[in-house]
Amino acid sequence: QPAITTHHDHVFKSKLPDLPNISNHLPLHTYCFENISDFSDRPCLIVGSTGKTYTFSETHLISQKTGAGLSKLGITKGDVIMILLPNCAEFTFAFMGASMIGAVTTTANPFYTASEIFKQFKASNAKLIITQSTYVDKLRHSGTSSDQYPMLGEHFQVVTIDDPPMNCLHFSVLSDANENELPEVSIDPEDPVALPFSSGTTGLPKGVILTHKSLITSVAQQVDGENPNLYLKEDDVVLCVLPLFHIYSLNSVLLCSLRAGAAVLVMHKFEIGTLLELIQKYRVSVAAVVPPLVIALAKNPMVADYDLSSIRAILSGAAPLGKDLEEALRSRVPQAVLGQGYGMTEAGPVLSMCLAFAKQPFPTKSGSCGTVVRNAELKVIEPETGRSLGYNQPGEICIRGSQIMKGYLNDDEATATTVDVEGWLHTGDVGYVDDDNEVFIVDRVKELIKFKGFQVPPAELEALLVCHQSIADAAVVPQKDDAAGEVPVAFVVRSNGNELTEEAIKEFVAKQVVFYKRLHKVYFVHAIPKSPSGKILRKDLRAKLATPNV
Ligand code: 4UV
Repeated sequence: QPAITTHHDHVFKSKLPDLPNISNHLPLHTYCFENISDFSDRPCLIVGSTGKTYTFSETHLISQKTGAGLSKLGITKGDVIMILLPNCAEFTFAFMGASMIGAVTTTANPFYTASEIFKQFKASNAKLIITQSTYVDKLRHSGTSSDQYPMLGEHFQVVTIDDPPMNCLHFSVLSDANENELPEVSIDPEDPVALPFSSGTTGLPKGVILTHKSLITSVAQQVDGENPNLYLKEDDVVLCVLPLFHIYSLNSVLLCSLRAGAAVLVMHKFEIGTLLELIQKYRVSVAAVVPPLVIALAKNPMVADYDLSSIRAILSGAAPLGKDLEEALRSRVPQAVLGQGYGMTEAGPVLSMCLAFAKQPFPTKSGSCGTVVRNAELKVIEPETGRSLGYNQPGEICIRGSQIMKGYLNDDEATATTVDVEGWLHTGDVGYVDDDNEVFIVDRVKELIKFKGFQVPPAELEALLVCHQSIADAAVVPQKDDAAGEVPVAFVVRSNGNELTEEAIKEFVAKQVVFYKRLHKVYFVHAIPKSPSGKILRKDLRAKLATPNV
């Protein structure tokens, strides 16, 4: 039965009992490594490309050394470092090492363009970047427009995990430091530890402040207790092919595995042949994926040539998973439990998780995103009135609990419109909870576009478009796409004549953004439909796309 609050909200809870206590008074690294004496010599990180394996005690020690090394380079409590890396062991050492000295990690996609990197770098006020030599050139970019980019070496330090280019340091400067020189810092549960960027329900990407307490709570909600919702055990090998710079992989793959004692198979990029090879070789038992990866596993003919019998669970998240696709995958890996998780960076990130992954599993339905995690409350509200809705009635999903973000960095206004005074985080997702307490997402009322699970904030592309001298106005909306789920398309009002072509606009944007933010189509229009207050009527544009002959 749903609990009743003073406002007579319909509140949905997990079918599992709340955990009586969550160790969220600890610093994140202490919590994650809390049980390692039970499995100190077992594999913790397995690097797919080299086969190099780090045990739990080695991972812990190198993280301590890295923390000491960061401190030697002048990083102190509260400072932000940027990790600009594909998945690799050093990612873990840097993230955990930073946590150990009370520093905060902002994670960014290494494929970002120079300007995307610098926007996040500036907004997060990072002091140091850990990256790979191939990306260093992007950091040398000195900027031409109004943005004055800081220069490498002068204003910030760059550490590379491979041969360091000029003015950069090698990662061994960090990882060879003396762990006894790790400074003693006192960490408050409310101190930030991670700063991923997300556009949330509206506008440009913003820093999402995740504290030690939020991340511990989220990990505990997944893997702790008598009957964990996501049961991971010491002999599990968990696939880490989704990028660690995104909160899904960082939390549900890396942090959860560290806590539970499972090995993490680290893959620096997705390539189907290598993926299948590694699953077979290392007997991967748990795979965290996104729908495009499900397509590959369900449809690629190469899959038939490999032994995938070790896989016992496949978790899909970050975008909707169609029922047909789920069925197609089921026929390829019949022994595995398939289910979804539903996350949002701001929510810490997991709101709900399939209960078929529990130690004592529950029956679940295809298409559901799971049940709300333990020690959290979920409600569904009518967007117009804010009234909470009961079973089977779709509305905006809201979540409350210690796992959600502390707020957006330097943006009280955005924080206030996302987390209300009662502590409810409004997701901008439309869904309902069925009679079995399973969550189904049916729509999105926020601006966000998701390309293969990657965030594409329309406001960012609109801001770029209106900077073009021949564009008077523009709006970007999602268009449905079989392979990517959604792709961004633009409606553009030209300012002088009809000379500006679709190709030119696509190219103009493509030069400035990472591949998944590229425009797939441009529609020329005379005006962008707007509300009296000037807000783009995105719904109208989406409807226009749904009708032929736009
Ligand atoms: O902010 P974000 O990019 O965050 C994510 C996080 C996904 C996670 C995290 C941990 C998990 O264990 C897991 O299974 C999934 O994607 O984007 C948030 C938005 O993505 C959509 C929804 O619109 C969110 O507000 N989204 C995320 N998961 C699903 C989804 C899903 N399962 N089905 C449909 N939409």
